[in-house]
Amino acid sequence: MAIRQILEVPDPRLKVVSEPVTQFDDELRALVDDMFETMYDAPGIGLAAIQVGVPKRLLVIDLQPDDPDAEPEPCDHDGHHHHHQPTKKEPRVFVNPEILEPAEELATYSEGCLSVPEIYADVDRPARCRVRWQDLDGQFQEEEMEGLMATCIQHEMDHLEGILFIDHLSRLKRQMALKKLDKLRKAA
Ligand code: GNR
Ligand code: NI
Repeated sequence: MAIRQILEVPDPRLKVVSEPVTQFDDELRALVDDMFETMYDAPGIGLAAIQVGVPKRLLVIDLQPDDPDAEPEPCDHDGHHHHHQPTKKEPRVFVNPEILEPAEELATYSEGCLSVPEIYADVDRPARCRVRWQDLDGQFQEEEMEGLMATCIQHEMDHLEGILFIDHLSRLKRQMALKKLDKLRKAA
């Protein structure tokens, strides 16, 4: 297990179209383990393999990335002792995912991306979609996604085509986002 380096714009590897996974072997499992460790460390709710430099059609998602083994933090700011509800991890792996039926209805989320750090912008995407993918054993799965899951998997599947969320913005907004990132980097 290892935390891998996350590629950031303008790394040209973020623009490549990833190749289908054909081998469901231990090497694939090791890559998935590293992707989860990297995503939880970042932290983020999704990660595509190309974001760690591997051009394979593979992504991981966990919309509940909090560690369930973590000590509940006591907090007594108002004199009472509360315990934060620890949320359960929900790691999901999608190999060779495809969107079958995107809804016509759109939903807007303020998206961010570990490859475009600290930049957030509203993106419209189909509010629901039916997704078909393979699991780590190569078995085909199918499910209707909605809400944040639908947004997140579409964001991750864009990475497999070399597309970033800022590519969905107007040219002006994209330039503003990249300028802001430049400024943040120079300040750091
Ligand atoms: O951590 C992430 N948060 C997020 C928020 C709204 C929409 C999409 C995402 S995915 C992002 C992690 C990432 O960059 N995945 O590619
Ligand atoms: Ni991203």
